[in-house]
Amino acid sequence: MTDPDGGLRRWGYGDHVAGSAEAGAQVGRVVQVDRGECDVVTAEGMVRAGSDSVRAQSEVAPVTGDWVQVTHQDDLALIGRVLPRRTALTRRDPAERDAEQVLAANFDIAGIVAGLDRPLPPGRFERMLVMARDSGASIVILLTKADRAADAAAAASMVRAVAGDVGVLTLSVRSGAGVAELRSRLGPGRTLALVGASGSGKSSLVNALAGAEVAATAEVRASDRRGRHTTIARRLVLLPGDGGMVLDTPGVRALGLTDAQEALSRVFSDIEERSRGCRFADCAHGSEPDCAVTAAVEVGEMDARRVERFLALREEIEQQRIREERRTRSGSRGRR
Ligand SMILES: Nc1nc2c(ncn2[C@@H]2O[C@H](COP(=O)(O)OP(=O)(O)OP(=O)(O)O)[C@@H](O)[C@H]2O)c(=O)[nH]1
Ligand SMILES: [Mg+2]
Ligand SMILES: [Zn+2]
Repeated sequence: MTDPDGGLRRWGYGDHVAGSAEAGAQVGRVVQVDRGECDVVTAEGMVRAGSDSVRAQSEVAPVTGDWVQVTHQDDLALIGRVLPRRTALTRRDPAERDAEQVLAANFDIAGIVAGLDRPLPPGRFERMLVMARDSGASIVILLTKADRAADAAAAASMVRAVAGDVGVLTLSVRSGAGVAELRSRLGPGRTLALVGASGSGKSSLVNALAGAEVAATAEVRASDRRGRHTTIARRLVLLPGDGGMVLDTPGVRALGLTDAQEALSRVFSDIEERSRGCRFADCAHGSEPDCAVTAAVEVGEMDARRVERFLALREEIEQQRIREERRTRSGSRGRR
């Protein structure tokens, strides 16, 4: 494998990029996207490249973290092909219900961020866990603001109850707790993508990992601890000392699930396992006879609310699958 520049390796350049790029093409990684233009890091340095206006609607639009081929026309740099994504965080497009929106690409770890200064509804974790599972990356739950928690250990154990085999890390950028541990999971060429509500402390974590104020942060509202949507663009930040990268994202309001049936089964593997004991293979765990899931709830071996949340997410995914199918049949593309 030839690396056009040892420098790109720090940005995660490797076999999968070299192997999927066309021979002789200039490749780069999208660091930020705004208003139809991208900042792309290439072996020749940072390039500002146009994307939207000149590209056909049907082409894959570049997102932060993408590896792309850059072409040049006169003085203009343009995004050519978006190389196949290793991982991608996808949600239902809030503007176009039946379309998918890719939030970030090619990260190794999806970090689900939640602040311990606020209540932690389990349903929100489950939803984010499904999204993160569906991305194909490994996952870590990052509980921030440990210094603000009344009982950080109790909150963490509640989260562990829904996290399954996903690791939970408690951190504070004030005391520095957990930051070194998180840093140790990164390393050269590895990317951590942060997702979570506005005000949960994602950009603060970026700064803590970078050891410098590279991202803007803002106080949450005193009344309800909600964030102010401070970060407006998804951005890939290179950490010092070849320490990998962190992909900061704006806090998202809506996290509609896409066709993520398999990810759902994995996040709710406890329910899936139980359901093997149901009489009917397609049991809806409602009023069916001989339902092993409702039986487990009745004897207190399973949380009724978790089962309800599972059924609601399953229904949401099924509805989305139907909409996507309809859309595909009508000729337009599913992924953008
Ligand atoms: N006490 C304490 N405050 C923190 C910690 N981490 C973040 N904060 C504060 O929480 C507020 C929100 O942090 P941000 O990093 O801006 O949150 P964000 O997730 O990037 O928010 P958006 O960009 O709006 O999505 C800021 O006032 C931070 O100083 C922490 O570990 N302890
Ligand atoms: Mg932010
Ligand atoms: Zn059942």
